[in-house]
Amino acid sequence: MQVFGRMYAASLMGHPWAHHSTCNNSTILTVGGHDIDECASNPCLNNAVQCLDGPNFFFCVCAPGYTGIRCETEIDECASRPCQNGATCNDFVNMYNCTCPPNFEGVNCENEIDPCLSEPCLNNATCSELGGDTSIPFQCLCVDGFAGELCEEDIDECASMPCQNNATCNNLLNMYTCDCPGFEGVNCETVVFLDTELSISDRKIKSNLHFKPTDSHNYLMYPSNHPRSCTNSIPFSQLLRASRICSDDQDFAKVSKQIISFFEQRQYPQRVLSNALKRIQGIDRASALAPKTDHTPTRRIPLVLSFHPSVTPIVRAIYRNVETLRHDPSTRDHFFEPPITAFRIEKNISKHLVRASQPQAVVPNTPGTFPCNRGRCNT
Ligand SMILES: [Ca+2]
Ligand SMILES: [Ca+2]
Repeated sequence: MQVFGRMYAASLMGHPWAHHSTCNNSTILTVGGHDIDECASNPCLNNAVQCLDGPNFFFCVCAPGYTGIRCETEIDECASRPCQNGATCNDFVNMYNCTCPPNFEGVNCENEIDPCLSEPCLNNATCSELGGDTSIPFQCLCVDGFAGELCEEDIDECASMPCQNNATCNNLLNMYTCDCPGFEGVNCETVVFLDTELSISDRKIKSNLHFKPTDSHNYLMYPSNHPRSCTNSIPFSQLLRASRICSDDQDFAKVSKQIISFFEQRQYPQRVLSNALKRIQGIDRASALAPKTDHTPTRRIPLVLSFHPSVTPIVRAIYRNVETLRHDPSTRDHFFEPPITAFRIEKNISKHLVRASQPQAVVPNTPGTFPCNRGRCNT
């Protein structure tokens, strides 16, 4: 028993009680010359594995997770800070665990998770990883029309109530439409009458030129055989119409570009179009809208000619020699001013032809050229 006690005493050098028991013999307690059993009072705590009795001392073999002479201290396994990356350490008996931030995993939260791997962003959004220990370790970049942390929310484009005149708004993907019988425009803000759109702007009625969706803008082709004065005047007259209708300068600028593009498609030269635009820009809208005051009866006599391309030199010759005509005794009564030239279409054989009441049958899918059997053929 003493040998056993000495053995433990020797192995416990540095143990305060052991030191105390071996160096100060005056405190050794004996009963009848025998060593007292210090373990008899159950000094070891927390379910210690064993109490070892020695000469005037005892030694506790602690249960895992405890320390101290009487195993009274629960070891703090978090003291060494085993959890990484900002994780929270939770101390238990003989163990610990780590509560990881959302973007880490592993016993000690040592492994970073790719937060985009699980495709958390919705509706075709792009997921991008955020560094650090943020509460949400990724960011969703939404496509247009979606919002929310995960882009889960379809933005309500009708929320701002864009449709006017009691129109019904339809919330669609990244857009809206307005249902409005009787009104036109994206927001049902306009009323259309013939070629004019009316809307309210700054508490005033605004007018703008309206192109019907069915408009083909098939103006007379510039290379046609009509007199140049005729073709040249068409762009001017169309731009004049626009300048009268458009109450807003910006609207006119936009509409005039459209009109010019229509004429470009009909092969009108840039020179003619820019001249027409220049002339219009020299006329302010008030003048364009003013009623024509030139109602004085003219003394010019109409010179009516049957139209033919070869006739135009005659007209030019008359204008060139108008001074001679004005002074010649035989013509001066008629040509005191240059005449007004007009053209008429001569009667031709088509006026006298009668269409057959029974259209000739056309065999479908037969190659060749056939009459269309309509009044106005698309040639
Ligand atoms: Ca512990
Ligand atoms: Ca929407």
